[in-house]
Amino acid sequence: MNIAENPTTESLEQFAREIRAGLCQAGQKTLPSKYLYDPLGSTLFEAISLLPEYGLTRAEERILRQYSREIVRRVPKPAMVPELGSGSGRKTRWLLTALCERESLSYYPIEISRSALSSCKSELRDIEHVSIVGVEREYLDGLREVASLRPHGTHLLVLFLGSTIGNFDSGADARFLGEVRGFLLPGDSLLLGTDLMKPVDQMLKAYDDPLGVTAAFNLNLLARINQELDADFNLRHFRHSSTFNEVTGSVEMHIRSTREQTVSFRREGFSVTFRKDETIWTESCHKYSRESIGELAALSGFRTEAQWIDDQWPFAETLLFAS
Ligand code: AVI
Repeated sequence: MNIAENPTTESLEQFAREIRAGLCQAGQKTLPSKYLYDPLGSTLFEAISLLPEYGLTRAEERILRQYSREIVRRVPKPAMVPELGSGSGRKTRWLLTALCERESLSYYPIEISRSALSSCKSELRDIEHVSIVGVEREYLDGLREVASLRPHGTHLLVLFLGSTIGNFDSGADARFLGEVRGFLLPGDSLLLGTDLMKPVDQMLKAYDDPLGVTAAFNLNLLARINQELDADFNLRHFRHSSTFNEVTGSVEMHIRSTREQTVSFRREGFSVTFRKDETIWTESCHKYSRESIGELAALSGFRTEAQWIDDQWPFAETLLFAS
């Protein structure tokens, strides 16, 4: 079953508006990172998660494989489980399997990407006693919807895995978690996956792999814009680049124009000029410390119940309770 957003044209209009706003603003050009995940982008992200340089996904999987039962023991029942950004669903399998050992439950993956939603559903379809209801919405709209379905006395366990919280701009992570908290009741819980700070060299390799998969993932956003907005980005005249911002503690992904050039957006009837070496900032990947996770939780109305850290790749899974 699916809870779907119906008007596809409205999403195309919103896509066009946000792309135009990001490329036409004064100063640093930007594109929203959520648009990296079209069907090809989601597949490329799956490939990134297999790269030896990108240990994040495997670290979280190790934690969930090893500690899901322990996590579940700390969560009151009955529970319903919304997940913000289901991805492929592979990591969630461990948690759902542990949860359904104690009760039947409903799992609500919330995703704007229809293809990610359907691969998540087919990945998890075989788990017994779990009914999967896909929610094709932005995270907060989806969570609002799921929270409104909560039967009296049922506990919400919100999953926000994979360090997607790190893809918010600095400060926006706490605001977002504060909004999540707004849909919860005291005692509800949030399982939050966050990548931890590591040597700069190691972080940069994770976001600029020698095989060029991350570069393809990033540049695919331009290909998507070409296709959906009838634009004429020449992908050979743009390069992927990753830098570490010491001030914000984030790896930043950019797309750099290798020459002066003009790109036309025929569907929308505007054009954008690029200087040589000018960049479009497409994504921030913030790296946390154990202390900063606690601070983030407290700022947004949660308390830390427990935390698990991978011993091969610094990554933290933190169970928070709405206070
Ligand atoms: C989805 N997100 C947590 C990834 C990250 O590491 O921040 C996105 C990503 N971008 C490039 N590689 C991976």
